[in-house]
Amino acid sequence: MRLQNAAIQKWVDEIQRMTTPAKVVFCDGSQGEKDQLIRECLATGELIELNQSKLPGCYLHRSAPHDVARTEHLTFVCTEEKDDAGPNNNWMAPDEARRKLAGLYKGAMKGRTMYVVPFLMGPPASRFSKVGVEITDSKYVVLNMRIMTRIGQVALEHLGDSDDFTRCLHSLGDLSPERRFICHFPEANTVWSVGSGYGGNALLGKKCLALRLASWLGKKEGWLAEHMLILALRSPEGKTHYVTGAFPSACGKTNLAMIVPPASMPGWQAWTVGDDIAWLRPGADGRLWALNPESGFFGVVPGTSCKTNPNAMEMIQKDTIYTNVALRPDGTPWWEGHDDPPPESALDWQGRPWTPKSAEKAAHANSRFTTHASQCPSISPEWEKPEGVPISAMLFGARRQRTVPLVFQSRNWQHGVFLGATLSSETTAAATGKVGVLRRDPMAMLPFCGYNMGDYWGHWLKIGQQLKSPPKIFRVNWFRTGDNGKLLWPGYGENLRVLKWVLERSDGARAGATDTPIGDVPTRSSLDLRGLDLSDAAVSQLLRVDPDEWAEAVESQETFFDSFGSHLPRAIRDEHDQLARRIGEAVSPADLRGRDSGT
Ligand code: GTP
Ligand code: SPV
Ligand code: MN
Repeated sequence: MRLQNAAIQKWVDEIQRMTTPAKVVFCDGSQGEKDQLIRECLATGELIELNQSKLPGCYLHRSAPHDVARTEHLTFVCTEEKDDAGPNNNWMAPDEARRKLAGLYKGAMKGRTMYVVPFLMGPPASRFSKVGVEITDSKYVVLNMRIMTRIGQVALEHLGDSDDFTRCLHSLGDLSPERRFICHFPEANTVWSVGSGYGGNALLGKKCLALRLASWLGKKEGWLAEHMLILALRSPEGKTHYVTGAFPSACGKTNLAMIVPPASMPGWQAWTVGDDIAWLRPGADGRLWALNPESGFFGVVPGTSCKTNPNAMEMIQKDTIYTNVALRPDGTPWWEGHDDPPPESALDWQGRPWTPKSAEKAAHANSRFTTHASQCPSISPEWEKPEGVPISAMLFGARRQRTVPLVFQSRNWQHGVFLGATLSSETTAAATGKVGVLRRDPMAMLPFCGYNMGDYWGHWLKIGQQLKSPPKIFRVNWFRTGDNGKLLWPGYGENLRVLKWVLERSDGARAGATDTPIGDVPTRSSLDLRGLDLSDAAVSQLLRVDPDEWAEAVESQETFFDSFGSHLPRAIRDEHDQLARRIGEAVSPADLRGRDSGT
């Protein structure tokens, strides 16, 4: 392929001079190019061939042991003004970042091949799609990019003669966290990443372009880039609704996006439009429209089985890259939560001998599959519609063992934005650091919002004002536990019961609800629990709103909001004050009673 775009060529020359590769390859996205890359990866050990008769086109990649997840503390937003990045981002001055990283890039590709990968985020026919070019010295990154994005000619055609593309520079460096940086320059529409080969750190179209830079652009241009799945649902009455859901990393987006209606809910149908990222715009009709900019799934492997996610299991039987799973003697992968019992012997994710007696897990907790969207049995026929799909309801969900009910509804858009802004979740293995620690994660975007989050909430409020028929906003929580520490809710396919209530509420409040201090919680009879073996006590616990627990939550919200200073919108502060008042009123009668009886 001859590169036509002068701006790309100029930038490639510049990077070539800095990184001094042995060879430059312009990727065209062809089958021949893929075959060649795979052959080379098999020769170097970057890929291991899996059992081709059972899993045609499937390969295993083992990453460096210290390069298995996003590293948020090494991720920076480099705006001219520190305040523009906000307290939600690590900040470095652009000049300093360029100087520091140029030092690491200098000669970094010596003796290696530099790949130039033009890619398109969004469908080819959409005026909302964005072009990026990733320069990388990782073949694994190229192979993943060709699944996750539309690479080669299609991107160049979309770009034409324009120089309006995101410059994404990536080098593996020496893979040491000591010399790892993921820097975003929103003002220059540029990403510089060095020192990691892992997903979100290295596939720069995903979190770096489609969320951090896109959120910045969306603020300027009047749209939203969100960490959301997009799901189409058809009710037995034949009505189709589209729902988005923001959940923090490894908290259930892929699974909800591929939901299979339970047998006890006949007539329901579900289709996947997207599983990780949604670009949202107000349409001329006053509704909010959602588009999936990606073309594949980079999904969490552990916990994936025919019981939990049959659609995913089916799609990963061919043409899939597995990263950091265990390998069985017959050349098939295995992981914790697989349908098959633990193998008597295997190689763990680092290639070390493993048996069920081993102290460590066989697969890494953040092991992943990369698979093209077209392989998903539940993929929606509308997943590449240029204008996206119109949204009826939005969910904000997280991992919360305590306090947060199974589902509740906001009173209106502003209150819904507040529910998103107060989202918090127990941390997962998708990012390095401790797992299971409760942290604030507004809109599931704490690691991905490319600018000051106070301004971001303001932008959400502004978008709402442009919507004649805004989606209804809900909070959900599949992860509440009972006194025995076990999950109260079966989750997965059974989550459709919650979605049914959500759609009935969105569609003219047809399902019953109790007005509580935090929002509208389902009445027990309004939830369709037929065919589900759930005790009355469990249902009560799932729906319980405990004012004392909420009083604690409100306090920690206040400290968090204060950190945004003058960037915190008045309306969010008002919602907070009103919640504090309602919770206060709900707590005090019990307190007074307590005091009365004590005297
Ligand atoms: P990212 O790709 O990191 O953004 O994650 P995600 O939000 O797409 O999470 P995913 O659906 O991959 O789920 C992560 C983990 O949570 C997997 O181990 C799932 O099996 C588990 N999980 C997903 N949905 C449910 C649920 O409804 N209940 C329970 N108990 N676990 C779930
Ligand atoms: C996440 O961490 O939210 C992911 C995986 O979806 S990554 O591509 O690494 O961001
Ligand atoms: Mn994600």
